[in-house]
Amino acid sequence: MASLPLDAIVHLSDLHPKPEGKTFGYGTAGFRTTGNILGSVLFRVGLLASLRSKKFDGKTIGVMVTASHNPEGDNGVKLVDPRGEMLETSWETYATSLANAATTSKLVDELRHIVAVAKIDLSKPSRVLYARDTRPSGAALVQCLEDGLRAMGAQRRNEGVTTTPILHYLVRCVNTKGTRDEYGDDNEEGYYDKLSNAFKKLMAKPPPPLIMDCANGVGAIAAQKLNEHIGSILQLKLYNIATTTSGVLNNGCGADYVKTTQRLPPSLHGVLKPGERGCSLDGDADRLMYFYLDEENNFGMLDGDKIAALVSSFIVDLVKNAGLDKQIEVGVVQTAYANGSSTRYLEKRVPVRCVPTGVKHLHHAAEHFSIGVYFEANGHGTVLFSPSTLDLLRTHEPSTPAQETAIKQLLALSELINQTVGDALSDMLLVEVVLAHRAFTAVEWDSLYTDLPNRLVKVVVPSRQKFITTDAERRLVEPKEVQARIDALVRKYDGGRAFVRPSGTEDVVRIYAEATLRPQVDELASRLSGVVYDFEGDQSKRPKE
Ligand code: G16
Repeated sequence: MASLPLDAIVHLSDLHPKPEGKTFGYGTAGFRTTGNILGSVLFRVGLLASLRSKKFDGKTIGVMVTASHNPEGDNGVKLVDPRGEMLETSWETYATSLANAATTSKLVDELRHIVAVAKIDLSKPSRVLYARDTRPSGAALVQCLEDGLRAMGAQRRNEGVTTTPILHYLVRCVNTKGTRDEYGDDNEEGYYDKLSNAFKKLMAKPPPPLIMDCANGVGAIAAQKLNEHIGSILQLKLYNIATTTSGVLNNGCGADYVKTTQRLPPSLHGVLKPGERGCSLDGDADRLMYFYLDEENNFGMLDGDKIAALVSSFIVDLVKNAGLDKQIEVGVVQTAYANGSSTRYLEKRVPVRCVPTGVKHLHHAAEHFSIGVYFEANGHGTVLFSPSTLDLLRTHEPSTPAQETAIKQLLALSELINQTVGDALSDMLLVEVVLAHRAFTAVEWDSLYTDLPNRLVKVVVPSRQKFITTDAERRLVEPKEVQARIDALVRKYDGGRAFVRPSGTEDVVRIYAEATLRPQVDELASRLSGVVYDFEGDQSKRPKE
């Protein structure tokens, strides 16, 4: 019977002690906090990733070192399961208990516990593939991770600096190589080839160039490479590409900036001209926001909800054109942040489900449909084709040329769209395909429905754990008095809807509000912030009245 390599674990663990008094939580997208206190977490994630791989008989597990949309000083880490999906939630508990073991001897106890409870055969091999984004703290954190992998004797594959979706793609490719589910070549070139080949099949003529805000993150590097593959059809004009300049990542730019401020990044003023469309990625290129200036120079934002509306209606039409609408059910998954107008628009066309925030929740819900479209309003999402749908599309005999074309297009979409996780670059190509097929301008896309005025704000709190939600995060169970005050306030506003939930990636509580009129929603959001500040806010950060 193989046992844990305790000498190596103890020796290397002592080099990465846990910071005293700090509790780590595996949140919406893994561990996330200031980059300089994460060393012990990375070491322990290395141990856990190795165990997870052994659990799957040596299949490759992914580890991504990123804090995505967070400020540059933050960092984080998340594990990726063999099919390229987020770590199974039951293992998040193990991740948390390892990260919080106060000493090396407690860490060893926790490891033994996991091995016993999860029934891990330690004689199996372990293989881990990892990468990081461009954050300054990333390189040192990768070394901590490597110590964890070394301690367990795992086979390591370092993919260097790349986007989160590419890391997910690679994990799936490695694990499906040589099987009938082979996903693609397990290298970055394979990723660009797969996307660009599908894009070329779907695009008839070149659209106008697209302005892309790369958030000064790793997406800039990937978008440059993608440009080399698709430039003959779609030219990407890249901005905010300063990946080595200190302090600029996600700062005044990027998808989160656009979504929360509902404004054009200042660096694009004078760049984006009336009548043009542009888009923003986030710091690790897994979120996408589109925007435009109309002929009167008004800014219009096209968020994840608008992407879901555009894409799902296109896919529904293709399925009908293929003559397969009886066999293939297209559905959409959203979260509480979805604009009420988007939900009403979608519900008239497809089944819609609402789940808690976090790609891990949306992804699993989307798998219940034949073709599941999921997008968070913040621009994080993808479209999943179930295995049986892919089989049907590959084997169905079309009765007309129109059906044959629709089937080919659906199959090309399944290649174009990253099947493992939300992917800003893949989603951008998808949007461009639909706009081209529909012959839509950004203004026409935006007019599919009119957003209810909405506001998303965050309040810094010392202890976000005090906020506990229910009903897909639409209501607070605790603190009860806060929910009672939300209810009382919302009743006062025409078309009012609001909720408060703790972030799983930042030390803040998020407040979402919508109402029929813009001034009202601003007032509602500000009064709700006051409620949270009264209860638990960091008073030093309270905005001046
Ligand atoms: C991550 C998750 C998203 C989530 C976002 C914000 O995005 O992957 O699903 O919407 O965090 O989560 P929260 O409101 O809990 O902070 P990213 O782009 O930062 O990885």
